[in-house]
Amino acid sequence: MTRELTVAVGQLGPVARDESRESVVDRMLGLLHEAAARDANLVVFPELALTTFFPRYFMDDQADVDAFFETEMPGPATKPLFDEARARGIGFSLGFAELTPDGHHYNSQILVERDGSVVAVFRKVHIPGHEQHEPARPFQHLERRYFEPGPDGFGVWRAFDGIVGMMICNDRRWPETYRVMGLQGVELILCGYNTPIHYFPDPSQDALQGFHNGLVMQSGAYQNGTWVVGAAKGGVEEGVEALADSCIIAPSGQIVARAETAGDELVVATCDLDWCNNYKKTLFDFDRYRRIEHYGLISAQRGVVEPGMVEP
Ligand code: CDT
Repeated sequence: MTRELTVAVGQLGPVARDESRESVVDRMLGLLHEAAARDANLVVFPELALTTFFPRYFMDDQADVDAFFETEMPGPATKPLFDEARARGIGFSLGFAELTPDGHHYNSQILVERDGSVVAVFRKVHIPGHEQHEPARPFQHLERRYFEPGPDGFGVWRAFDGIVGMMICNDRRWPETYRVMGLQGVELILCGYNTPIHYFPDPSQDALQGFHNGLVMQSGAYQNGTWVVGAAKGGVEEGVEALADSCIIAPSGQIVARAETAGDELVVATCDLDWCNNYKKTLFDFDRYRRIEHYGLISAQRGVVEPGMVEP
C-alpha cells in the first residue's frame, strides 16, 4: 500500500486593502476548482489569506484592527469555500486572523478534511516584528501589536491518511518548530506565509529572502523526515513586495514543485507519505540516535547566556 496524497498550494498574489473577502474567496475558489480538476486531495492557502497583510499598517483604534479578524469560521464570506470543498471531496488549509469569543487575537490556520469536517485550528507561535509605530520604516510589521502568541504549541493530527501539522510564516525559521512535530511523527507540515522582501533591521538580508525560505523549510523537512508545503502570498501588495516561491518539499529536503510566478498560481505534487520512513527509520531514527541528555538548554532557556554571564 502506498500512501500517496496529491497536494496543491493555492498561492495568492496581492490582496488590495479595499478588496472584499468575497472577492478573495472567489479567487480561492478558482484555485480550488483547478486543484480538483488535477485530482488534488488538499489545497494549502497562505497566511492571512482573506485580507491584505494588515500588520504593515499602524492602527490605534481597535475597531479598525478587528475589522480584519474573523469571529467565525466558516463565516458568511468563507462558507462557499467550505461548501465547494465538501462537494468536490477536497480538503484545504487556510490562514486567517482569528478573534475568539473571549476576545483573544491569534494569527491562525485552519485544516479542513475532504468531508468538510474541521480537523484543527493552529495558532502561530513565533510572532515577529514590533509593537509600536516606528516612523523610520517604509512600512510597519506590527504582528506583535495585533496578535498574541498561540498558547497551544505545535500539535499534529491524524488526517489525510497521515500525520499532519501546521506552522505559520515566521514559525518556519525555528528548528524547534519542526522537531516538536517530528517527535510526534509528523509526515506533512503545512505552512502559509507573507514575507516582505525588505527587512528593515538588516537590509543585507533582502537579497537572501528566497534562499533563507528554502534553507529553513528544506532542512526542517530533511532533519525530521517529513513533507513540507510552503504557501505564499506574493507579489507587490499595496506597494510592498513579498516573496512568492511557494513550494512542496520532500522528506529528502528536495523541492519537488515550485511556483513560477508571484501571482495566483496552483503548485501541485503527489506526495508519498511512506517516503518519510526512508529518513525516520534510518539516519533520523530519533529513538536510536538522539542524545536528549545534551539538549536540556533548548527548553530551559530562551535567550543566549554566554560564559561568565548571569542568566537575565
Ligand atoms: N508573516 C511573517 O511572519 N513574516 C516574517 C517577516 C520577517 S519578520 C519582520 C517572516 O518570518 O517571514
